[in-house]
Formats: sequence, structure tokens, C-alpha cells
Amino acid sequence: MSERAFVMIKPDGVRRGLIGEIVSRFEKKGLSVVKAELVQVSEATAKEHYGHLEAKPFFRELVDYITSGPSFAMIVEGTAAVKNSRYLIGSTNPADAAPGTIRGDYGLDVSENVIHGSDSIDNARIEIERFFIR
Ligand code: IDP
Repeated sequence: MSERAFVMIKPDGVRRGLIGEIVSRFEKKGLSVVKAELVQVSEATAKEHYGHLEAKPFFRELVDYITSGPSFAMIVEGTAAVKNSRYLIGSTNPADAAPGTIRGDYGLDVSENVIHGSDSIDNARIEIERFFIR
């Protein structure tokens, strides 16, 4: 069944010129990028987006990272888009992410892990609204 996922290339990925390469991976997999925009994530949106991590010691660093420059926000559509996107993206820590995944191939450190992908259909809906509808 076709569904939508929210995917965002984080500022390190944009700075490193990886937009084309990363978009290409989603397209080759068979998922469609149906909307995309370069966005400057605000402090308030960053805090909301990562609200589940507010108590973590790295929260301030995470907010500074995600607001450090433009990100490339996308709506990705296709069969099981949420699950398939997470597989393409790989484990949170690039050191644990398998080669062939985006984080496995382009990341080194958990604090700058190149890309975000929604972790559930419900969160995909919330994140699409957060970044594209408001
Ligand atoms: P996810 O991005 O794979 O869904 P989450 O646990 O929701 O993983 O973490 C959100 C983001 O917080 C990660 O993608 C990463 O940028 C950052 N993060 C997670 N754990 C750490 C850490 O231990 N140190 C620094 N940043 C972290």
C-alpha cells in the first residue's frame, strides 16, 4: 500500500553536496519524491521535532546541529515508504549502520548522521505537517 514518509537531509549532508546522491538512492529504490524544499529549521521547530530527546545530554548540541544551516526536507511516497526509507537510511549511529545504507556510506559520527527519516506512519504524518503544511 502506498504511503508517505518524511525524510530530511540534515545540514551536514547539504553542506557536503550529498542532496543529488541521496535523492537518487530513493528514486532507484522506486520511491517517489513528491515534494521537496530547502529549509532553515528554526530553534522552535528543532526543539519540537526532537522533543522526545529533550532530557538527553546531547539535546543542545542536536538543536545547534539541525539549525546550523539549510536542510533538504522531502515527502517520499511509495509502497511501505516509512519502512523502506528507514532501511535505506540505516542505523542511527553511522558506526553501526551497514555499508550500502546512507548513514553507513556517508556518516562517521552519531552527532552528524546526514539524514532523518520518520520512524512510524503516525510520525510521518506529524512531521509532514510540521515541515510542509504549517
Ligand atoms: P533516528 O534519527 O535514527 O530516528 P533518534 O534516536 O530519534 O534516532 O535520534 C534523533 C537524532 O538525535 C539522531 O538522528 C542523531 O542526529 C541524534 N542523536 C541520537 N543519539 C545521539 C547521541 O548519542 N549523541 C549525539 N546525537 C545523537
